[in-house]
Amino acid sequence: MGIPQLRPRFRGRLHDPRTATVIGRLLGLAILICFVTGVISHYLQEPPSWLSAHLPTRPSWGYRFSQGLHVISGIAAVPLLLAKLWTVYPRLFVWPPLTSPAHAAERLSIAALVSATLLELFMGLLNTVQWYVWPFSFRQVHWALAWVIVGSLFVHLAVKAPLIAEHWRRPAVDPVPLGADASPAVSDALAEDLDRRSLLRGVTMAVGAVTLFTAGQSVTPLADVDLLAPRDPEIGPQGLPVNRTARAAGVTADLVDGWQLHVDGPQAYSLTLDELKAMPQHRVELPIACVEGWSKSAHWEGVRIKDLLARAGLPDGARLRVVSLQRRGGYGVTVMDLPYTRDDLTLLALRLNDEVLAPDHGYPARIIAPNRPGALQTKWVTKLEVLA
Ligand SMILES: Nc1nc2c(c(=O)[nH]1)N[C@H]1C(S)=C(S)[C@@H](COP(=O)(O)O)O[C@H]1N2
Ligand SMILES: [Mo]
Repeated sequence: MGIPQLRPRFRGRLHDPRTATVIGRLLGLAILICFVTGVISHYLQEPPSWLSAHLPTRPSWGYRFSQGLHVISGIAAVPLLLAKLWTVYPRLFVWPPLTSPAHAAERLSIAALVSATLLELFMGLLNTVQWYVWPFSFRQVHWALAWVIVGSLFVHLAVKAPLIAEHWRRPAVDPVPLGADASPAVSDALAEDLDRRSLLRGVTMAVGAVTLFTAGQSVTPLADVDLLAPRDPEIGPQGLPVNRTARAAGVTADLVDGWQLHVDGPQAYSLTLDELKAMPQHRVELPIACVEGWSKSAHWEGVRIKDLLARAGLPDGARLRVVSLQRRGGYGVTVMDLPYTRDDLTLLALRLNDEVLAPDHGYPARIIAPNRPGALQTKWVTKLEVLA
């Protein structure tokens, strides 16, 4: 049996269940927040049919909040995951590797949990810097991995429940009176407790730092210390960032010159920009909140979608396909479900922060709706088609 002797020896402290439990709790919380907000984001972007007629449009800043939290908790999970892996990695070398079918199932679930979580966080981080290098659909894989993580986490927690329960509370260490002779066991326990506290302090500082220095991309009061986040929500024409420029989308001056708005319905019609400007204009304050984590509130002015639909003979709103002038890339065609089309705050906006929309913000007209992922706030809108 030469192999066991090749295994590393772990003499350091803190590769213990108490440390694993303390860090695991924080990591579990971050993963839970990430999962719940991820489900919200997924359902708002691609609602299942049972939900589409009931999507909530309030609070209007809801998606900004939940997606901000998604990216914040995902970023915080990175140092927590690294600390957790460091704490438990000696367990990977336990010999013999498999003792029973139950043990095999447990190790398999841990392999799935660790690899899926590493990949998920890595993909998410690259997404926040707009680096879509994957040969597959980011969203579908991110979504599938989330369920692998939740499923294997469930198995992991069930298996470890007794150990977690045992180490949930801090072990009682008798204080050693000054000058008294402490038994080796007591001073060992005391030293371990101190070591653990320094480790946790380090992990807390790392989590605090990555959170503080990136949260400003969605949390306005922290904008000044937004040192590490890829986006400064202040930078861009009219004080708002741009993901896809008019040029990148293939929206040329020619296309814009001949622009008209076409609205479907029992009394379908088309309008020029001047005719659209002659309709009642409304002003709303709503955020753009991108899945990538940045968000920014702005003032928008334009015509209510519900007024446009009423004019087409659809006073109760309709499920819409919103079509833009865009020639290249995604998000040129989006679906808008009934609740948004009936909402007073949903506009076909012509103005942003008291100016005519910049070309990169969707001139001549863009969608802005409450509690909606930024990706669906379609720019360069030219047509509203009614879906069955
Ligand atoms: N036609 C069109 N509309 C679009 C996009 C796009 O690529 N094409 N990008 C969307 C995305 S992902 C976001 S977050 C918002 C805000 O992006 P912007 O800053 O590029 O306007 O616009 C949305 N509207
Ligand atoms: Mo976005």
